[in-house]
Formats: sequence, structure tokens, C-alpha cells
Amino acid sequence: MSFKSGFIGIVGPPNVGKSTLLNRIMGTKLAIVSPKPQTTRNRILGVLHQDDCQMVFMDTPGIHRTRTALHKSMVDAAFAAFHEVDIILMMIDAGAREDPAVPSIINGLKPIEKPLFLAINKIDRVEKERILPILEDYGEKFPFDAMIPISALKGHGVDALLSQLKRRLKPGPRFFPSDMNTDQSEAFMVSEIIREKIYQYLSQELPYSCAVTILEIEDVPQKNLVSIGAGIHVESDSQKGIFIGRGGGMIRKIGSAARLELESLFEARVYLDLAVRLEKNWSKDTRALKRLGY
Ligand SMILES: Nc1nc2c(ncn2[C@@H]2O[C@H](COP(=O)(O)OP(=O)(O)OP(=O)(O)O)[C@@H](O)[C@H]2O)c(=O)[nH]1
Ligand SMILES: [Mg+2]
Repeated sequence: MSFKSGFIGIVGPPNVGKSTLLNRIMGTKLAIVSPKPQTTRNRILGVLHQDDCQMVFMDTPGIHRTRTALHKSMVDAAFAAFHEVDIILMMIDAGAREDPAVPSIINGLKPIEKPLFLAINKIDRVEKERILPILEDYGEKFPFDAMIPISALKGHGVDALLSQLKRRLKPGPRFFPSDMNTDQSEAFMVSEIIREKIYQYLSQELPYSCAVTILEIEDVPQKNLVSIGAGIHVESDSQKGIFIGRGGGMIRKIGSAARLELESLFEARVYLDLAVRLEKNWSKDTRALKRLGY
């Protein structure tokens, strides 16, 4: 039997659980997750290795109506994935009302001639009887090759999804060596973990108005220490004040939550220096976006 491989793009509206599914499939945390929408800003690859196949999953930013250059770059990245993968896995949230982005996503699928799957996620949150009408509704909206109810959080249906995806893979090469499970750099993963804690502790528009960059990561093996310097870029003076917090309380909270997770990632002590920097209107300025990694 020949070796099979392929890229599978996970696409959909914000907050439906795309990154949660990537992490569940990979059995490890590659993508940050939050209850707030528009968490993922870049495409993130997860490479699943099996004896007879390699599945390369591509997590993408949630598709939504755009406001700023940042959001446009996120949505462009998601739509570009439609053309770069071999199989598209659209995801929706079974427990939420239909997202306003669904019609434009389905429109985007129409000209694509490749296997198109629908994962109906978060079935742990809905009554069993609610699932059939959703299947019927989406079956009328678009002729998906398969529609699979899952819970990315609890793992229900994920094995069935994987085996259906595997059946549609074509013979192909090993794109990535077997010790590689993502294409993300260490610095990117560190910056994402910091951003996740910002989503956790700050509300309203604040998480959306920041970007995180890594200035240095220095490994000091003789002390079992990793020393990290990072910048949090915000758009206004008042945001800067909130990020720092009274007496530095907020930045300390974000820093110590990030540090805990980084220590388990590096299996070492971590020294984390976070500096909040004012970078006016970065999310609207395409040059600043490039510099900040978008
Ligand atoms: N109950 C339940 N919650 C889920 C499930 N999958 C994801 N969630 C939750 O839904 C929220 C959003 O999950 P994410 O994985 O960040 O969603 P996303 O689609 O990647 O979101 P964006 O990156 O913003 O587009 C988080 O609070 C998850 O814990 C699920 O199967 N069941
Ligand atoms: Mg995500």
C-alpha cells in the first residue's frame, strides 16, 4: 500500500473551536484558545504522523467582517487556505445561532473542487435532537462530502472524523520529518502563549489592540533557565495604562500566568521580562503589521 499524505484546512467563523480541534488531534497544545472570538491571527500547522500517512492540519483565523488591516490580513490568510490545502474542513458551532460569516464561507467553497467536510462542533453543549436539523440545514446549504458531529473539547467524534479524512487522502510524500509536529518557531509559540494570557485577563477591545513580539530568548543550560524578553505593543496611552495596571499588577498577572506555561514548555525555569510599548494605530498600518508578524 502506498503512503498517503495531504493538507487539511480547518476553516470557519471565529470561536467555533478550530484551534481546540487542532490541539485535540495533535494531543498537545499548538494553538492558543480562548472564549473570545478572533483569537487565532496566523495559520498554524500541525503535522500528524502515522505509519501509513501524514496529515498536515492547517488551523486558520476565524472568518468575519473585517474592520482593520489586521483583521483583513487574518481573513485573507483564512481564505487563502482554501486554495492551499487538499481537503477543506469547515467547522461550525452546533450550540450557537448561525454565524453571519457562514454565507460568505459557503460562497468561497463553491468554486473549490476538492473534498469538503463539515464538522459540527460543540455537540456536548446541545441536546441530541438538535443535531439532525443542523445536518439537514447544512446539507441543503451545500453538498458537503461528509458532515460529522464532534466535540473538539471532549474528543467525541474526532476519531471518526480522522478516519474519514484519511480515506480521502491521496498517495503522497512525507512533507515533514517525523520529529516535526509544527512549522511554528519557538519565538512565535512564546508570543502566542503570552497573547493567550492577555485574552484571559483583559476584556473588551484590549486583547484585540495588542501584538506581542519576542526580543530575545536566551537559554542558560547550566542554570536550567530560559530568559525571555517580550514586547506587548498597544495602540494608545490609556491602553498602556490598563495593560500595566495599578502598581504593575496587571502585567505581573499576565507575566506569571505565561511564565508558568512557558516553564512546562521549556522544562526549565523561565525568566520573563514583559515591556508594554506604545505603537499608535499598528493594527491599521500595513507596514507595522508586517513588522509585528501579520
Ligand atoms: N463546550 C465546548 N466548547 C468548545 C468546544 N470546542 C471549543 N470550545 C470552546 O470554544 C471556545 C473557542 O475555541 P477556539 O478553539 O479558540 O475557537 P477558534 O475557532 O479557534 O476561534 P478563533 O481562533 O477566534 O477563530 C473556547 O472557549 C473553547 O474551549 C467543544 O467541543 N465543546
Ligand atoms: Mg483559533
